[in-house]
Amino acid sequence: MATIKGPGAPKSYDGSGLRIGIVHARWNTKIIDALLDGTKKALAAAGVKEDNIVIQSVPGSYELPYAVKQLYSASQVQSSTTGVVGAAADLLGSASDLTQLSLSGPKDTSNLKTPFDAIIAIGVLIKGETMHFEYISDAVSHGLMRLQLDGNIPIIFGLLTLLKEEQGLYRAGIGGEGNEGHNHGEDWGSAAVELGIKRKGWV
Ligand code: DLZ
Repeated sequence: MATIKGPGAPKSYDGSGLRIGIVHARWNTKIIDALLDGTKKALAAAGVKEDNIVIQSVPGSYELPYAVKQLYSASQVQSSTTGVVGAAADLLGSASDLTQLSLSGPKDTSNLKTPFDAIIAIGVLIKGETMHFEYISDAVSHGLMRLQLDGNIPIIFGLLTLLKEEQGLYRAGIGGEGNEGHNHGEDWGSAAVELGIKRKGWV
């Protein structure tokens, strides 16, 4: 019987104008790598340009909230700085007598970057023999939720909290025995595009 789980029939959104950040943990790399591939595949399918995707890694999932926060802050600073440079270039460009000065010249807006429209946090936590898993799962989930509500930026929850390694392989689309499973990274990429677009206008 077909499963009823999942985000429903995919609707296509045009991600060509979006800038997306990805922060992933490196623990449980085999599963992480497959999830990252799935995420990038969905972003590309929605038209997000490779140049507009920034990927950062951290050692483990516990580091995700801090890294997401720093990445988002850095993109805001970058956009306000390049915004000033861009505005200065506009002023110089519009003053025809200044265009001969070495300071002016052609406007180069190639470095103009906007803050991220969405950030995807990816981690794989596997339960061990201690309470470590419960503490990190809880802290990271709450940390990411707090960031998206306080920072007003969609943070896509790409954290797998697994009881067994095998569960992760299926959720990364690399399971075995005739059933490779479904790569959840693809859903996260699509969710980032949908939320990134909707964030620009809900009504
Ligand atoms: C230490 C640890 C353990 C035991 N397990 C995992 C895991 O399954 N998944 C994961 O992403 N990270 C794990 N870590 C590392 C912690 O998240 C963190 O990187 C360290 O405690 C350093 O802060």
